[in-house]
Amino acid sequence: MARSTEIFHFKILIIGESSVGKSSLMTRFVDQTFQSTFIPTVGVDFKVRTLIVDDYQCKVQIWDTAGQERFRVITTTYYRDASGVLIVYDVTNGDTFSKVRRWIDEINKHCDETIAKVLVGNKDDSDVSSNKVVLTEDAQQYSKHMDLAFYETSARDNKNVDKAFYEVTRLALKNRLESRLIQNKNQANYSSKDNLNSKAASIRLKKNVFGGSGKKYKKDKNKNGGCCKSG
Ligand SMILES: Nc1nc2c(ncn2[C@@H]2O[C@H](COP(=O)(O)OP(=O)(O)OP(=O)(O)O)[C@@H](O)[C@H]2O)c(=O)[nH]1
Ligand SMILES: [Mg+2]
Repeated sequence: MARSTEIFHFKILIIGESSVGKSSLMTRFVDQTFQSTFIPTVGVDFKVRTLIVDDYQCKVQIWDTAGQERFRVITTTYYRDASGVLIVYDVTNGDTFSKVRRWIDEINKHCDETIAKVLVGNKDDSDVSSNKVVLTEDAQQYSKHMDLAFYETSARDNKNVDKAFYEVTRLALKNRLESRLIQNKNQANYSSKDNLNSKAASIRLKKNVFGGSGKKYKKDKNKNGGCCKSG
């Protein structure tokens, strides 16, 4: 059961080097399918899925882009208004892990610093063992150092795919609710100040009414210890 009828909208990006499995993760998560043939993404693609996270309805727009430089159209538009990002590498390809830092720099350059970030080591298949070159411990250590949530996934075996997407959405939702709370508090402060101002206005108004007669004004002024002096 959802906590409220409100639907929270999030734009979640998937970034990383070519062939790490970005499109496969998106397709696995949204369509529950997997394709073993490699069709590089050209430009940008996106899919939508609605999730219930902590009893809140979240409509997640997942944006997938080309890892290959020549097909890349990553511009400011791609990053604009993003609430979360999955930074993907391939556990069987060390080079894709060493490029993670570059992708994080891109995010820092284009996105709000509060953007939810999850590091994903994909292709961690059940039979990966001898092919695995990026060790879990190394990636874990790195994610701690960079303050990122971390999952090892397999789009092929459907391992941890939901977990990674749910986690990035949960973090994005947490940010959204927190900033809303701060906004509400500021608004409450502002309107209580507004109340004070309108009281002051009505005090001023009274003072003006009484101030019409110099005599009465003087009397009140003395009574209030001159508090109405500046009005
Ligand atoms: N064994 C294995 N192969 C995978 C997995 N995920 C993706 N692949 C394969 O890796 C290849 C590349 O996957 P894509 O999802 O197209 O990679 P991509 O990151 O979107 O690549 P670009 O679009 O070029 O950036 C494909 O042949 C997939 O079938 C996985 O978890 N395990
Ligand atoms: Mg792709």
